[in-house]
Amino acid sequence: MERAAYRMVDANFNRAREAVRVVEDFCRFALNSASLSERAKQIRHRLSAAIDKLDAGRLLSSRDTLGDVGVGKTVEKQLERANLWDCLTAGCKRLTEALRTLAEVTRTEDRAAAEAIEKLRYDAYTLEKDIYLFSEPAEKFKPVELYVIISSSLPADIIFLTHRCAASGADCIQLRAKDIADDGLFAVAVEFVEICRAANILSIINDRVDVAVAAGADGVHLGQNDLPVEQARELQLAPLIIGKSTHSLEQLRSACSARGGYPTYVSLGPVFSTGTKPTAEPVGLDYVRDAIKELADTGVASVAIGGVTLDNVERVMQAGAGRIAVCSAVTEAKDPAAACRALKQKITAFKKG
Ligand code: TZP
Ligand code: MG
Repeated sequence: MERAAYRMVDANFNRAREAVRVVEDFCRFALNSASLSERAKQIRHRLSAAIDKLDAGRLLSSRDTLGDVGVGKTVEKQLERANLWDCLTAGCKRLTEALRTLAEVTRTEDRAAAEAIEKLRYDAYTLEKDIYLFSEPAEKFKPVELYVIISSSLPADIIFLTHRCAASGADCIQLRAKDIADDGLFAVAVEFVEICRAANILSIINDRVDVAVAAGADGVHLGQNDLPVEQARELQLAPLIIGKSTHSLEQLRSACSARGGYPTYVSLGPVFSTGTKPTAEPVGLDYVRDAIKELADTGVASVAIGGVTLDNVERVMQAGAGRIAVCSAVTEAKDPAAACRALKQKITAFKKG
């Protein structure tokens, strides 16, 4: 390979390694996602292994930073970073650009290295996609404290309660309508989503990813016997919040192990016995404690659910829950708006310390 080619490989190897570090650190420190940061790390290692096959001495001796006509020629926009997302975007773009140059230039000398680098470029594109599909919904869901489930198949009740809760402190509302025909469900879901959007809170549809997507909801909640998370992700038209019910550590581990199939959040429960799910065995506060420990390096959020009321919500939070989901405590209250406000106030006060 001629000297100029070695110089290009050296510069782009450094560029790609630095860029993938930015991506890796974003996954590690901003997303707390061990699996995504591990994938970035793997790209970094595989890149080094591919470049290791070239002559290290020639690579280094071709370096001429002082004589580089491109040094200092940065365009204004290149340095603009408003937030960590901008850093991630810049890192992803820089990585695939550098990999492209590396693949082109090494092809003349070492076909196998070029092919390995080309494969890395495709993996980098997939990683970028997976980071966005996971992290955008995760960021949207992060601020949720009070999550209200409206479990009814009566459209008028659903709309009435959605208005009340949206105006009274719910950060996220789930529409859980098990016995309603698809046309009716879609119509009420559209109205439900509009009310939530106008109040600037999140809308989630229980069970049905098709209805969630068609109605433009922020997310879908899937139970153990619903469509797997990975397949639900395939159906999204835009990044979708995907929740998954878990009732045991085994289910939790399985929910957080499928590559590309991570849920945005998991529900933990039922913490206490509940009339809303009378046959479900309560899992207690120990499960909340253990699950939260288990989730620490996954970037997956959690919501404690099941039999939570104004009287026991503090105990649930003491066990480590940062988000609380309630159904009957709000929807069966004489004054659902007041119940919502009281719960929200207790949660906020607990968090303040
Ligand atoms: N999943 C686990 S418990 C539960 C669901 C949907 C019901 C929660 O309702 P409630 O009335 O707040 O106990
Ligand atoms: Mg379900």
